[in-house]
Amino acid sequence: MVDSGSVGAATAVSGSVLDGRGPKAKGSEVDALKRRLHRHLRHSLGKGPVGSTTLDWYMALALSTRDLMVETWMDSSHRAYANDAKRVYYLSMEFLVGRSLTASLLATGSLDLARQTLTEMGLDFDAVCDQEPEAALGNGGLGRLAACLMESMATLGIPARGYGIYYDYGMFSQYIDAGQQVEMPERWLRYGNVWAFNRPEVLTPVRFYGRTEDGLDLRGRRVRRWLDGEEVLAEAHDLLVPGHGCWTVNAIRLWSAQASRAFDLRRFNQGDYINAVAEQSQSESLSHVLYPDDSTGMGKALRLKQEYFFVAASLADIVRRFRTAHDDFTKFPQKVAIQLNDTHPALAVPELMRLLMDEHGLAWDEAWSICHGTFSYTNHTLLPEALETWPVDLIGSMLPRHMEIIYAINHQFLEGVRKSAPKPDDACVARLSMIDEGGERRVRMAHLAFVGSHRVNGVAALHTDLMRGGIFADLHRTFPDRIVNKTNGITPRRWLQGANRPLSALITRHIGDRWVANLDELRGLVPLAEDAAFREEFRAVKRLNKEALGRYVDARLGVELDPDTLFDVQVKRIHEYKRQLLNVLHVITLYNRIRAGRAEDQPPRTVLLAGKAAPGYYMAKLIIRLIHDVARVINADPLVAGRLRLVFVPDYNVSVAEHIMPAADLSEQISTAGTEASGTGNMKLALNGALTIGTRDGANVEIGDEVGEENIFFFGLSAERANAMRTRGGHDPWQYYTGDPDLHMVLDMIGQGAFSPDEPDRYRPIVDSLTRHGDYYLLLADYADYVACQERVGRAYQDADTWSRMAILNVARIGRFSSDVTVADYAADIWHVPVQTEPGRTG
Ligand code: 26V
Repeated sequence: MVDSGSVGAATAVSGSVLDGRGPKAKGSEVDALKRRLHRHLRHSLGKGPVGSTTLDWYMALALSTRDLMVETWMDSSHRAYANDAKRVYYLSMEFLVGRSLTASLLATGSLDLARQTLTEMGLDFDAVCDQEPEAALGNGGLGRLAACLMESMATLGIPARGYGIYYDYGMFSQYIDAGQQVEMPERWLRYGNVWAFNRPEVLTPVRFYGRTEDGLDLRGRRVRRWLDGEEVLAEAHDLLVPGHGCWTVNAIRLWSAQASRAFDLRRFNQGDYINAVAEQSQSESLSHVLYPDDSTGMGKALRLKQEYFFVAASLADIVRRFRTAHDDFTKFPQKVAIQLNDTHPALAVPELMRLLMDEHGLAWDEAWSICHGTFSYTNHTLLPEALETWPVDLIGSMLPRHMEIIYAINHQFLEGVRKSAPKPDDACVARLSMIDEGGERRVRMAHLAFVGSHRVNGVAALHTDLMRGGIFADLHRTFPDRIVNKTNGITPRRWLQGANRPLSALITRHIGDRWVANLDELRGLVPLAEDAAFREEFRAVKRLNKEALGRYVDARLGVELDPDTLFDVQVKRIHEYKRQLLNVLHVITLYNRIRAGRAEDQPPRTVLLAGKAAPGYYMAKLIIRLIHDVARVINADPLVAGRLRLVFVPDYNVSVAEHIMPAADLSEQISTAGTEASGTGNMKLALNGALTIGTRDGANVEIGDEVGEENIFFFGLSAERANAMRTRGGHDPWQYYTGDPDLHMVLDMIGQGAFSPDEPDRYRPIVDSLTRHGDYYLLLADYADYVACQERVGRAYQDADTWSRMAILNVARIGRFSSDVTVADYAADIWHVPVQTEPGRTG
């Protein structure tokens, strides 16, 4: 049995094994850490131990931990430089890193030492860690993937650097006021950022607007010049990313906007001091805020400015670094791989063309072949409304030279296509074009990124197939080898070793700790699924984690969770395609059945939901409100007390996820098939021993292949059927509504105000969207199968041995969803860089 009592107790006993640095820390190590903490408290923070706050101790511990990584960082950079190694650059508008202290302590093998030392000093280690603000520089999946991939690149010893934006305001905080989401800005840099090395001396000018003209370069050759306009400076901030074991430390370089001095002087000389300062702060506002991923963000000039700002600063940096070792650009693609995380950095294509031609005098063909060899692009969504396009007029005025280059790229591309066999018709050429001519002319960023890259990847096998057959079908016919699949992954360090100490300890006790660096080692658990004593230990760990989540939720919400109930978890951004509403329909169905005595074979459940809605997304916000209204009614009904509870956990973010994942029994992955590119929460939950109820969508399909059909609960329409139903009008939602008494009752309750008696019509728009407006995401078509599948889930849960056998097999067979595997695949197939897979190497 695992130590009972607190999570901390279990961790203290077995955690040291996990760190691989021997058992309980020696007294000398503890003393040394105490000295380092006191030195930072005094010399870095200007405080003495008397009157120092928990925040001060957090800072001192973070600084001490950072010290352990800096040497390796320098070594890693020097090594790459000395070997003239190929570098990977990951360009992303978002890096959803979350907190760094525990991750850094784990990477440097000093987590137990730190816990022990602080405890000896009379400090509450968890409370100290809890002081760290969340680095929420991303919206969700795409940003979190960037963080996982960066960690795995460091773990695999790849000389890599991330590039992005140092937002003053990352993702908003979500408050719930009377059941409704309220967004609040979060000043995460209020107390500075211990993890960032600010580089006020690394300033890169970035130009906007202005005009172009022909000119002659120093050698008398004709060049295109981009003149005038305004200039903003990009200042660098480096976040360290230690790999497992801290053998390699890479950086994410994030840019913040600074007003340009040249621009200052001109304005100030005109004597208009106040307006000049105001304009200055306006240009600095460029990096103020992360855009939430809703369609209201589309087409906003400031967003386009952000995209070019970080692309231009990053490419200048990359070219500068390359030039320190090379006199010409012939070897550029051999030494530089640039991964575009979605189309947000797609302007990198024309920007590199501009730098090579206009600044370095290369001819078009040579510049184009360098670009093509350097770039690759990851697509993260098939939803048409999320595919980026920008008005030609906007790009033309903000980035006149880039618009010229985009036209030229498009011209060359379409000329090539027209000459190819079989000759495409005009409609096909129009579909292939980078310019959408239907209505206001717009640049299709996905086409630009696609044509400018040697590889384009989807993020799960199904998603990649749908790319080939759907939105990219014409491009795929033109370049049949370009689209490849790179199924997403998650880092086992954060999502198992860090987030779930009790399970980590249990696993390590039975199969050793090599799984931390090679997640496939978890296969060693397969035989243990048949071991009754192990199953009992496994259940005890899950129970411990459920209790811990209970304490966390109680402290934050004042809501008590019963660890003896099935924890049914859906945590992700709120979006219609992810179908949280379908989950609610099931909850209400179960509620009605329990009240009617029709759910006697079902275990008690706690349904947990968490996630943010984009501020301008009306339906998503209404769904959050519905969840709260339904929760209020159900949770107060004595007839279902102890049998069913619905809880919404506010302000979902990486740290909240780290609390929830280990405690889940059931993972809800119920998007309409064909809509969720991959999902990564599905992987996190399975790795933490939850069973999945899901559609055959995104990476769920591959998770099913790995864990076995008998260990996952699939339901609903296939992507193919769903698509056919939608496009060929085979979906009659009204028929489902009238034909299914359970569904009929649920929809009537919602629509007639059973959960909103003060405003009976509150949820009319939701019911109408399902019954009258086509039910675009096919909730009603999947409802009956979902409810039936949930019944099977409930019955399986009633048999504790069956359930834990299945859960153990999920953990044991989920290893290929480590982001180490994903990164190794990118490295071999797209970047062409070597990786070091052997743990414990000496660097
Ligand atoms: C779109 C927009 C539109 C305008 C303003 C800002 C903004 C920011 C992000 C996005 C697109 C988000 C796409 C995304 O997060 N996709 C998710 O990527 C995950 C990692 O590949 C994947 O697991 C999820 O299935 C996919 O939804």
